[in-house]
Amino acid sequence: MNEIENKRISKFLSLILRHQPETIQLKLDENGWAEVSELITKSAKGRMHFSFEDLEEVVETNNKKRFAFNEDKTKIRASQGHSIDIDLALKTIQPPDFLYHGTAETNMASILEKGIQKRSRQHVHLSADKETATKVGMRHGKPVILTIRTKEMHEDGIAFYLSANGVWLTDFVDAKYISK
Ligand code: HQG
Repeated sequence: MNEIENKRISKFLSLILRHQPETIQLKLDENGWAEVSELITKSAKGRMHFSFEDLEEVVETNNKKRFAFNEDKTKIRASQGHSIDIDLALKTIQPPDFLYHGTAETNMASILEKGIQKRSRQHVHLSADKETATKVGMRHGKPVILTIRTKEMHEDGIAFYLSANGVWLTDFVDAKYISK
């Protein structure tokens, strides 16, 4: 499979497994898992053809490890980034002292007033390093990197989760925990 095809399938999987499984009449279970055989068949009916081996390649080579199989590779899900209501069933975990959030400069005034909201996604996404946060912010415009005092949040009883692909998740970041 060439890189363009790999990316095309990856983008399609993001749409189906995070946002709109109904596009191909696919059902995800409560934890976000799709049956691999059903995904392949229904994708083909939606004119998106790929084999199990193609899927394995996309999962393995994906730059952000966006998708994961279950143990026997009969099921697949997105590791984070959902807008649909599923429960990733992640355990709460103690965050590092600081995490980073990349956003666009144009969002700053609103964030400093209202805090970081999850918007259309299920969680607020935070990064362990500034480089990743910069890339995330650049998707929205001129990037700004916010340093979040996550140790303080944790001490205040706020829950954190770490997705299978290393993205830190929480429900909301109050503006008082943001250091610019
Ligand atoms: C902003 C990508 C104004 C927030 C990335 C962000 C990530 C506010 C935008 C993942 C706000 C939401 C998620 C407020 C939040 N006022 N703006 N009060 N509160 N915002 O795309 O974090 O490539 O839903 O700062 O790598 O950018 O898809 O979230 O700019 O991990 O795998 O509202 O998506 O991963 O944008 O990105 P998003 P995000 P993938």
